[in-house]
Amino acid sequence: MARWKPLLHATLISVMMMSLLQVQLLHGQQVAEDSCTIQILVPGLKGEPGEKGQKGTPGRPGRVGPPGGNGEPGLKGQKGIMGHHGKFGPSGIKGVKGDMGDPGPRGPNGEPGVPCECASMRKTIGEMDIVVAHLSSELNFIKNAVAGIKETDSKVYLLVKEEKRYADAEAYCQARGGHLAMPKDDGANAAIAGYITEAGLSRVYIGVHDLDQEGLFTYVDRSPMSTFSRWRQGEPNNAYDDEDCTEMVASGEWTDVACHPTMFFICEFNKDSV
Ligand SMILES: [Ca+2]
Ligand SMILES: [Ca+2]
Repeated sequence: MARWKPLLHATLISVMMMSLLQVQLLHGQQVAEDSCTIQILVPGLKGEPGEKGQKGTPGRPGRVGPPGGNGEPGLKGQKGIMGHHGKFGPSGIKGVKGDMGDPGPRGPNGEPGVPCECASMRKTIGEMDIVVAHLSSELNFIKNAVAGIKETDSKVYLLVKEEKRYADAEAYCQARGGHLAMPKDDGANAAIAGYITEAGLSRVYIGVHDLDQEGLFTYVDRSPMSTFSRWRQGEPNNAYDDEDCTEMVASGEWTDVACHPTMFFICEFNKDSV
């Protein structure tokens, strides 16, 4: 309100001067005219410029302007720290097998071993092997026996179809409680001969030899050959000075032969001991 005072003051002055001027005009003109119907208004003189007003209150914020253009690229930032491990990827395809590497250097010698504690077991195993071999031999013996034996009133004969030297053949028979066949009469000799013939053989060892004294034949159990023999004509002849054992041929005749060739043989067993 204070700043309007000067203006109001000037206006009041103007009104007062206009009133004075109207009174002078009324007195100067025809008094007969009606002063109420004719009014002449004359503008007053232009006043002096007022003082500069004070600064106004801040205006309201303007509207948001349009987006500005892209700025210039900034400087490159510093390298960041390493990120976390990523997830495991899928397994790859199996590769081709590589070449074999060079052999490595020879390693150091090992510690000396302890004395073998299985010696007794080895011995047992070895003994078992012997037993198995013996049983296998027994089985063959039984098979042969089942296949057919010959017998007389007092003897049982067994043809062994295993080629052995004379001494080994006798050992074989002794191991089973007998001897190589010792025919001491026609009946026994005929039984043995028939055995050879039926087997389709030509000769076998029998238990007759002159190993102890050349030319003096005895049975293999050292019993004397006193009343019976079946030497083929011209035998025994000790050919090549090397015939101390005896074979029987299919006819039943005997021949002195060397002891080292291997051939089949016939064992005999006493019935009362079988
Ligand atoms: Ca002889
Ligand atoms: Ca001879």
